[in-house]
Amino acid sequence: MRSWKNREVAGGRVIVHLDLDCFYAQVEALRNPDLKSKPFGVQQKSLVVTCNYEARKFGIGKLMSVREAKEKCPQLVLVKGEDLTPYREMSYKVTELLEEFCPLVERLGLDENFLDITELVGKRLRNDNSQIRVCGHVYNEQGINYRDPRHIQLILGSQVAQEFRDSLKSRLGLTGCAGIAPSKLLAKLVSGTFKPDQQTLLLPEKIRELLRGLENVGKVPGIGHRTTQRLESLGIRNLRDLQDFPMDLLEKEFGSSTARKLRNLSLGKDNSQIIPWRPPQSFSDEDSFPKCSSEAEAKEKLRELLPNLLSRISKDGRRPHTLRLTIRRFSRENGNRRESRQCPIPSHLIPKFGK
Ligand code: TTP
Ligand code: MG
Repeated sequence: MRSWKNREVAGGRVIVHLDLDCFYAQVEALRNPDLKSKPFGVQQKSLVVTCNYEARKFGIGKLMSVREAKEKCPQLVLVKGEDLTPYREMSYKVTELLEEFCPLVERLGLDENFLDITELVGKRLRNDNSQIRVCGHVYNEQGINYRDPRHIQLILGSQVAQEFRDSLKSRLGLTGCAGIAPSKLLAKLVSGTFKPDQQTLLLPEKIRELLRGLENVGKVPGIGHRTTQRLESLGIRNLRDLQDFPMDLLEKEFGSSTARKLRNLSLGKDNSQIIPWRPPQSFSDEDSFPKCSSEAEAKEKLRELLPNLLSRISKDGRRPHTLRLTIRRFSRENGNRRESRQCPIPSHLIPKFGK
């Protein structure tokens, strides 16, 4: 641990990526603490969408079929996880808790949040008496240079990330992993290095190593499935290939703007900003309607779906004004075709909604 006085303030950003451990399973264990000591999975249809770390010791992974999971661990307990309401509710509690520390929080899915903590770190830097020590791991055990303002700034970031994780544990009973790095891209890539319930700090000198170590371009946030396929058809499998690929050929395939974006991603250059979370603009629920061929069956199904939707609208407290129904038909020739109809909710019904 070191103290410092009037250090120079470094210019870069400090971003934290937080990913909760086996999220649905943690929520289920909070609802039923008996589950905690047993290997258990959360089931949706015939899949184990996630499982606790006790079950992962048996080799059970996310999205494994129930049959395979039971083969690997016959004593596996299964909990139904088709109703997402408890996960959604906990997810918003997590984001709200993080917002108490810092306004720049961006949600990604239900169990991940990015935070830009540059300001928070800056405030601590100006506090002469602060002590400095790394919390958690440093990627590839890189040595710290206490004279480097950028290192100091990121180390303080690791302290802040630890405080986030401590709060999540003490106030919500949840554990998660954090990555601390100069950008969203790098923070996300580094956060899962040590799991569960751990955190990893990436210092600038190891960025190249982290990126070159990724075995598959598809692991990079921002490179989707189709782009991965196109890159693979050019012989580009990992980031090392992408970094070394001739720029003119990359531009020929993707056009100059996408080619530049891909090259930047391969070098870890990412200036994308945190987009703070806003309350949702709409609430929806859906079902695949496997057996539904008449109007009566459709109405029956809608009746089943509505209570959940209405309860979420009521908890939100705002009054809805529009109702939209979307039907997605699947046909082998045209794939998925969507059709929507919407209408205003009659004014005399609006006061019945919300708080
Ligand atoms: P993840 O963060 O991918 O998984 P996890 O939180 O369960 O486990 P880890 O400790 O490895 O982070 O996804 C978050 C939740 O989203 C997960 O608990 C279950 C759900 N989920 C799906 O519904 N479908 C999917 O394909 C995956 C991967 C997850
Ligand atoms: Mg997770």
